[in-house]
Amino acid sequence: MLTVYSDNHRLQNARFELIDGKLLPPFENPLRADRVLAQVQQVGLGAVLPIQTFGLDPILRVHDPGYVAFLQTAWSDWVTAHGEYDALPLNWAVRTMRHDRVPETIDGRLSYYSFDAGTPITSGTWQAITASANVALTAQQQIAQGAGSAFALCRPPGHHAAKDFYGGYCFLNNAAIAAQAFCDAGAARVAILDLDYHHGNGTQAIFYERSDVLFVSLHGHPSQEYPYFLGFEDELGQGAGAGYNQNYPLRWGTDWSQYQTVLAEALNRIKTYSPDVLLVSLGVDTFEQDPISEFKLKSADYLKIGASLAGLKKPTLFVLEGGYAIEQIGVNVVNVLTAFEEAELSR
Ligand code: 6XA
Ligand code: ZN
Repeated sequence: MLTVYSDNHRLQNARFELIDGKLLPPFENPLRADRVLAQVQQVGLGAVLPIQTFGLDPILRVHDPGYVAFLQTAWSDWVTAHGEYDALPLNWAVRTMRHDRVPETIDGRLSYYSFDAGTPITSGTWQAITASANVALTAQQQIAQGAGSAFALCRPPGHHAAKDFYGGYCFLNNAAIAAQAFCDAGAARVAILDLDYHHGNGTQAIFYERSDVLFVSLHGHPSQEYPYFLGFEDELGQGAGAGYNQNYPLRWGTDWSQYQTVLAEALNRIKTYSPDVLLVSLGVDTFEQDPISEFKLKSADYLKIGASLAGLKKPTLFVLEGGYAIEQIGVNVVNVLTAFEEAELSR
C-alpha cells in the first residue's frame, strides 16, 4: 500500500495544550506522525509519496470562504494583538446568544470559528493544515487513478472540523475534502467509516443532508465523551441525507468483544450502500493505553480491523486521525494497513 506524507506536519508544534485544567505538552504533537512513518518504513508497507499541491479550490468545496480566510491570517492577526503565544479562544456563543455576526477582532473571530480551547493556532498552523489536506488529496488522486488502496498520513487530523469551525486538534477536514474530491471526480456513492475514538462531528455535519456520502461512526458515547454534543444514534441524516448517517456510540470500557459486533454491523450498513469507494477516518485512540481515551482495544485487534475492512472489497483510502499512545501508535496504525493488504492479496 502506498503512503502519502509531508514533513510540513512539523509546523504544527504548539507549546502546550489546555487539558484537565492544566497546561500540558500537547498530545497532538509531531512525534505522532514520525512514529507512524517510521513503522510504515520498518514493515516496508510500500512507496512513500510526497504531496502534490491542489490549491484552495478543493478545500473551498467543503469549507466556508470566510473560515478559510480567517485560518490563513489568524496567526499574524493574533501576533499583532498579543505577541507570539499560541492563539486560543476563551468564550463561545451558546444558548440565547447570536451566531449571525462575525466579530471584527481576532479574539472574537477565534471564538466565532471554534468550539474548544484545546486546539492552539501557531506560527506554522496554516502551512501544516494545507499540507495535511494535500496529503489526503494526493492519496485520493492515487486511488482515482487506479490504486486499490492508499494511506494518507495526515497531521494535523481533520474529522472534528466542520464547514466553518475548528476544534479537537482539527482545522481542515482532510477526509471530507478527499470524499468531496471523489464526488467531483464522478463517484456516485462514497462511504466514510470513522473509527477514531471521538465522534467525527465535523464530517457528519458536512454531509448530513446528502445521500452521495454515507457517514458511519463508532465512537465514545457523547454522554460521556468529547465532543459531547453530537454523535448520538438518533442522528440519521436530514432532507436528501435522511438515512445516510449512522452513529454507533459505545460506552467507556468497550473492548474487542463488544467492538467487533458493532463493527460488523457498521460494515453491513456500508455493504448495503454499495459505495464506489471507502474512506476510513483511522484514529487509534481506541487503544487500551491511549492517554486521553477509555476504550480497551489491544494492538492485535487492529489486525482484525484491517482484515474486516478488506472484506468490503472496495478501493479504500485510509486517512489518519487521532491516537496519542506514542510508543504504540505506529504499530497500531500499520497493523490495520498490513492486515488489510494481506487480506486483499490472499483473495
Ligand atoms: C479534548 C479532546 C480532543 C480529542 C481529539 C481527538 N481536548 N479527536 O483525538 O479525534
Ligand atoms: Zn480522537
